[in-house]
Amino acid sequence: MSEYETILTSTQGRVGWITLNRPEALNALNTQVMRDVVDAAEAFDADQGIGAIVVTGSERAFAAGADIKEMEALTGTQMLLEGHFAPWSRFAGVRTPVIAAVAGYALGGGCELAMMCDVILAADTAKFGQPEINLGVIPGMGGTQRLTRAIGSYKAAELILTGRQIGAEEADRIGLVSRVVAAAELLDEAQRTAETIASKSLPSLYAATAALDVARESTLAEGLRFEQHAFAALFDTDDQKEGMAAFREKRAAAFRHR
Ligand code: CO8
Repeated sequence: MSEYETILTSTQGRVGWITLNRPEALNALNTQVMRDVVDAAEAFDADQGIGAIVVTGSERAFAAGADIKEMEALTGTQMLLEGHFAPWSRFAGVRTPVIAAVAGYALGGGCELAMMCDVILAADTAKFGQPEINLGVIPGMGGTQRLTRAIGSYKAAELILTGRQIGAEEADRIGLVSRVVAAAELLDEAQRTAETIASKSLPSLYAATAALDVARESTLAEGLRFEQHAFAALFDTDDQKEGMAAFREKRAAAFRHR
């Protein structure tokens, strides 16, 4: 089905798969990769037959960062005028739950891409880091902000200022990933997790990802207000009536919107 240059896409049941496919550059994120990933994610997001998306790379690299060779000659003026960063915010704004299935390197923009996802499943081979400081720059796809919110200010500062890489076990301990699995199990486990998510009612999944985004982006008071309104709005869905009736009747819910 793939009409993309730098990624492969497929569906397995209600799960949409996006596989980064630039092995010669360890899946470095150039402009074309960004366009392809954002377009594919938005296409899956618009499809009510899809209830979860998995983004993955290869055994060797989820993504080794933004493409340094493409970026090297750019000027700041060009970046600002051409809006180099902008499309990634569309990826982060996808309503459908997105799972990053990470094996090998997730460095720089690769780590930042994983952090734009809702769930991060890491193979025991995964290596995370923000090495931009070694290139004379800083993270530019959300690293200084999302990493700080994910693992706290002092842990993030040490990683961003030293460029140190960490393995899956440390990433798990400090809260950068949802779960670590054996490398050989990563894709199957991602599919299983995605299927579990995709079996739920879409309106409640969309409300949950929106509320989780607000939690990452705002104050507690704003987040609680958003949650209350989103919670109330779900009581106007037929799937809420079905979910609660199924509980009372001791049977599995047959959600309409899934
Ligand atoms: N960009 C371009 N090419 C890359 C990248 C990259 N980020 N990473 C690896 N490659 C290429 C290599 O150049 C090499 O190609 P070639 O064979 O043609 O020389 C090929 O992939 C294989 O890589 P290595 O030979 O280096 O493989 P090793 O196993 O020796 O090393 C590493 C693997 C440690 C991952 C090493 O490749 C490395 O350090 N890569 C760079 C990591 C890095 O610094 N990433 C941060 C990039 S900056 C960034 O992400 C900023 C994000 C914000 C951008 C905002 C958008 C505009």
